[in-house]
Amino acid sequence: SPMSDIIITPKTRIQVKSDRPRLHKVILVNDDYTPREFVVTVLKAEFCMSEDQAQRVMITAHRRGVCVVAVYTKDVAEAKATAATEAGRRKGYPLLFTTEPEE
Ligand code: TYC
Repeated sequence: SPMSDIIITPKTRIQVKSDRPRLHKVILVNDDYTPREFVVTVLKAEFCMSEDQAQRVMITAHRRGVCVVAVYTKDVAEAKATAATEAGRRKGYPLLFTTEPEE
């Protein structure tokens, strides 16, 4: 009936500042088979790390099970994790890199 008709007007959300893209972590996962020095080689090649940085990340994953390698936009994080995991796969190692959103 005309008396009970309710008209809902959708609000347009005004974006003032441009939202910065949500960042995603690349995570190195420990395993029992991949040689330590190979993990370090992959970290240096795929994530532009120094020998010292790569050693620290590798040993942290080795001791704790996982270590955050770096943060990127979703697309870049997923591409880097895939490339690094495939580098291990090509040598027959179960080396694994995963991604997860930050916060
Ligand atoms: N745990 C492996 C070894 O003892 C080395 C290793 C470290 C593998 C970190 C994976 O993410 C990793 N050979």
